Amino acid sequence: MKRLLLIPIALAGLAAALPAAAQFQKPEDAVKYRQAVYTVMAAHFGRIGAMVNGRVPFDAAAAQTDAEIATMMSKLPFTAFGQGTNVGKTGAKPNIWTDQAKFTAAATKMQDEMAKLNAAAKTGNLEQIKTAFGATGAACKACHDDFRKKL
Ligand code: ASC
Repeated sequence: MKRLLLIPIALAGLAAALPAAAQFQKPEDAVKYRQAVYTVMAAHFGRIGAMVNGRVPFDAAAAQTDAEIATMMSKLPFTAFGQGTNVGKTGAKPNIWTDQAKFTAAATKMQDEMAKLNAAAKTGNLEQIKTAFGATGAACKACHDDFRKKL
């Protein structure tokens, strides 16, 4: 019984250790995955933006939920930029794969600012949320400027 239980645990450990590329069946799947994650992240980040900009009334509980989801999403896209995933309909620029240190730094900056936005949302203080929202948006934009094709 105990041994049988260990098998799925061992498999899960193995899956986590596999190269990110191996977690997607096809390169196109990685593209779809990261685009889906950015879509969800932008939707929830945007809802906070609407409150910050006064387009919708501030709702502290909603902002907290949106920030939590956006923070979760912020952690996901970067395993989906493995070698060989610069394929198909992508807004990703090729320098993602040639300037990886800079791309990772930009990604980490966004994640750090998003985590601060999440902490600010938990306070329920709109001024703190506004400040953190601005810093997070700047981190999104900085990465887009360097690594996303112009729309
Ligand atoms: C958003 C969104 C982005 C960022 C970026 C910030 O709401 O969808 O991609 O903010 O525009 O400059």
